[in-house]
Amino acid sequence: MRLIGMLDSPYVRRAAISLALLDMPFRHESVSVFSTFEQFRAINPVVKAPSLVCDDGIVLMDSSLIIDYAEAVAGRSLMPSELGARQRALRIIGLALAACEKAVQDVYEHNLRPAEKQHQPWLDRVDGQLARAYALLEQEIATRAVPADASTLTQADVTTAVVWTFTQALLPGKVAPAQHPSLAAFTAAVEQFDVFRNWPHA
Ligand SMILES: N[C@@H](CCC(=O)N[C@@H](CS)C(=O)NCC(=O)O)C(=O)O
Repeated sequence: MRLIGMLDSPYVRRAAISLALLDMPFRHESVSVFSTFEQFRAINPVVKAPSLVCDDGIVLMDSSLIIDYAEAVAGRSLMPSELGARQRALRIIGLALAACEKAVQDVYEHNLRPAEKQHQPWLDRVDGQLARAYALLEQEIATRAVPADASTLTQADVTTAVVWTFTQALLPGKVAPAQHPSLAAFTAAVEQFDVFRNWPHA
């Protein structure tokens, strides 16, 4: 399998860390959807990162779908099986992916669109959604124990830490760590695990 995309993408990074936690053999190729658009297009004409080139040549895209496939191949899951714990994990992942989407939209608005074409009401809406997703995620993580080691990491843990690290790196000052102490501490601890260090942001 080949995982295509840059690790500064939170979607690529959550896929890479998940594949590693599932002990899936894969090769990572740092191809950018921006600086190496044509190279990416030759692999996946839709140019979405991450893309996964499966062993039979089929190309999958979207991090959650790639993880779903990897779990089916691996025969195990990073999701809890007990219903209550699974519901909680889905709630956390949903909040983290919403925060991620809004952070990416903010970055694209500022970095890809010329300043004179930016629409402040849209930016305000995106930033409000980002703030509310993080406020709710902070409440969830405040009651969650930091995993003792990487073997007990769930998809909720992986996605939360990856998205927080991405947001702090790309939008410094936008989501204050002081107002999200649980998220900041949780991520600092999880980022120390080997699997996170082996697949670092950027
Ligand atoms: N929901 C998708 C989002 C993936 C996504 O938007 N990736 C970005 C890179 S961070 C991308 O491909 N951007 C190029 C584009 O959308 O044209 C996932 O989970 O993989």
